[in-house]
Amino acid sequence: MKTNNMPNQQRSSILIVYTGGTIGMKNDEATGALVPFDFSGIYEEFPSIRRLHVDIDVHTMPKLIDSSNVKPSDWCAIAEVIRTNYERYDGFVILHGTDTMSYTASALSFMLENLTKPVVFTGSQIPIGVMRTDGRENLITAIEIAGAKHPDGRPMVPEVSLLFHSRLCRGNRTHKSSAEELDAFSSPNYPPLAEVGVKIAYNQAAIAKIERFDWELKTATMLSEGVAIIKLFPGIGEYTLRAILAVEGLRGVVLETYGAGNAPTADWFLDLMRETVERGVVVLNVTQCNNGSVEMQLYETGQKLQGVGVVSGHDMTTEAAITKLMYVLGKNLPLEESLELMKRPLRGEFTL
Ligand code: ASN
Repeated sequence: MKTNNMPNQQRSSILIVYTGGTIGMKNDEATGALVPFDFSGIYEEFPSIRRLHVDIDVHTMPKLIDSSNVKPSDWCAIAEVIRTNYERYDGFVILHGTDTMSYTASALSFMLENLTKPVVFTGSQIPIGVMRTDGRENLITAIEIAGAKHPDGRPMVPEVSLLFHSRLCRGNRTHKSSAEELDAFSSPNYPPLAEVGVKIAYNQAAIAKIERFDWELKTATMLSEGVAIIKLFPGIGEYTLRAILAVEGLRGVVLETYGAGNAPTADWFLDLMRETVERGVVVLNVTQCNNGSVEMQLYETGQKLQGVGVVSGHDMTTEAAITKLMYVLGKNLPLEESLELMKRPLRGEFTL
């Protein structure tokens, strides 16, 4: 079959980076057990991919993992694969388990500095080797998006994104919102970068604008340890909270507060927060709500938190907040400079 029969479509080269997860699972013909699928046989398994005007290579990570086992060192390994192959490919598709895909996509969005090419994360809820899989559509659509270009050759989506079901979203705005539905990811505070229907409708206004395409990609692989997520709940005890915040080496905390960034006004709580901030720990306030933004000026309960030096996380997801803390604190800058980076969006991770 002729594969490049549409003259107005430019051919792209894509590197698929396979890290594991359900998308890579297939039934072993002999035993029936789920075993990892060999994506290097992608053309034989999905012949229709030949019609996408893309040349595909596959990089399989040395150890395929369920994404619940992912660690920052795995993020560094993915970043390294992208960096070493950056000049050779027009775009990258990262096949990843869904459980922590939003964390990895958020982390990579910060770690890949000066990114000017598409990095599209995807996965599936049903193994690719199962008849009713959602992985086949997700994979093919992710490949198409990673290879999509404007008529002048610029990439259509030059940022870290996440494609799932019928939406492409900014990676660091996503959250796995369903353990069962095929439409498993949401982007609560930012519109989709593209909607996938009969056509792929790109939302140009939402896609990152790249000022310079001659920038060299840099990978920030120093990620800070000593970070924690604390979710408030009515009845959270002083001793418990004090014990968590007293942990040795603590450098940053994502505090999941109520509503628009509100927290108890009890003296013990505010004193503890003040002490923590004065110790040089960055405390970032994000909301427990499914959507909306922290606005600490709105209520006295938020104002008091602001008063003790807690920083607004605006409408960031918890996934973006914790990975941004790891990235920013990993730079080992003076505290004021770290705070300055936390207070402004670096990769469109929050709305000001
Ligand atoms: N446990 C799997 C993972 O995250 C879930 C999936 O991919 N659907 O690796």
